[in-house]
Amino acid sequence: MKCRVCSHEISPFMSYGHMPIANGFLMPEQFKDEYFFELKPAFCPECLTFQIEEQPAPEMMFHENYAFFSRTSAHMQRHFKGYAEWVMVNHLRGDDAFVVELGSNDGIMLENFAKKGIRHLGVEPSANVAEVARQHGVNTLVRFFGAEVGADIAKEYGPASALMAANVMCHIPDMHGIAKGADALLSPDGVLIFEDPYLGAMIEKTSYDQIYDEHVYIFSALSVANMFSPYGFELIDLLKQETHGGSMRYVLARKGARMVAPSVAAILAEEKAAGLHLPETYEKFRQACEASKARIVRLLTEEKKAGRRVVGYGATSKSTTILNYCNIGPDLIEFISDTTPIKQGKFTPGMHIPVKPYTAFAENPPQTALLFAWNHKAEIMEKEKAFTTAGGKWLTHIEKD
Ligand code: DWN
Ligand code: ZN
Repeated sequence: MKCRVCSHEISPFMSYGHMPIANGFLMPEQFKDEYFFELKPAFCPECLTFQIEEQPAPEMMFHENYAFFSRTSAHMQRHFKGYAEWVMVNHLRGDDAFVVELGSNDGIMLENFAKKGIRHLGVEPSANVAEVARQHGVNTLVRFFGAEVGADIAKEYGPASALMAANVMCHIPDMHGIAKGADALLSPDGVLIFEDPYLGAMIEKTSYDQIYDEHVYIFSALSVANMFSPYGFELIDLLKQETHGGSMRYVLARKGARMVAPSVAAILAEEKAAGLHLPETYEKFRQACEASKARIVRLLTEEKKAGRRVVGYGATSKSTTILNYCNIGPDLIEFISDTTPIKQGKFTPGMHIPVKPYTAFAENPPQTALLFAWNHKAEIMEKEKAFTTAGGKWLTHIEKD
């Protein structure tokens, strides 16, 4: 295959096998038509981008039935308020700021700008989540962002002070289109700010469940710097985030337009020390994934043999990779409880484990809960004190956390 960023010839370093659409929760009558593709990650030694070889068409993943709403987590609501305030304080200059967010989902971040009367626009391809954003007073355009849309927005609203995204960039295969769109849209001292699950954290924790159809890339600072440099952008700041099991916030500006913070050199050096630029790191990661798979299958089999009921907690997109790669089905996990109404009453993609409302967990607690929403651990542990004190056991596929 050719690297999606630099066209260098690369090849996958492993396969997670056949995978369904990660957010494709479905009903039994749909099982026979379920779509599968092979999930194979690859690393480009030239531009240092971690990516998946094949990604299903965007229309198969993001549509009017998209099952993920950012508002489901109270902690994430606080995170986005903090993100928005940080942008306002550190990056908006002048009093006619205009901010644009890509993949603005249900408006969880932009509503903070809307409430302050700051000019804003969300660009969100999933019509159902965009509708929720509008209900929260967030101006939203239902489109996929790219070079043309960036230019269209600039024409209609004028140049943007900030173009932001959270957990969105890693979903977009055409980063050249994003860079061109940012170039067309941003003012001369405008900033491009985005955060996504961080490659450094994924390698450290073997949290391979970050890899699924929607996540075509797992970025590092090294790869982001290489990706945007040809379009005249440079990293001016880097901030590690706790969210989604370890994320990075990347801040870019036109070369020379803004001061470069010391974090940039520090994190680039840290990534080199961790070997994120070396192919052998990914060979070790492959071995770590295989060991993780063997461990979780062993733990679940032991629970079953001991006659202990196991229920999954949080029907995350990430869990699709774990369940299908490890071949874990309803024989090992009775059901998965989830607070998202659109997932409830359906079955998980590929392995077809029933998804039930949270009440099913609370009313008939199992002996063991497999925490698929491990990235929301603090919030969930707080909520589930009663389960834990009553002797309920928690498992995750993450050993270091
Ligand atoms: O990048 C992406 C991230 C931001 O969100 C998308 N590709 C899709 C999605 O990924 P995910 O589904 O892995 O995200 P979460 O936030 O880990 O999903 C949490 C799931 O767990 C939701 O379905 C809600 C559910 N949940 C729950 O049942 N009880 C969550 C919490 C906090 C809870 O207490
Ligand atoms: Zn490349």
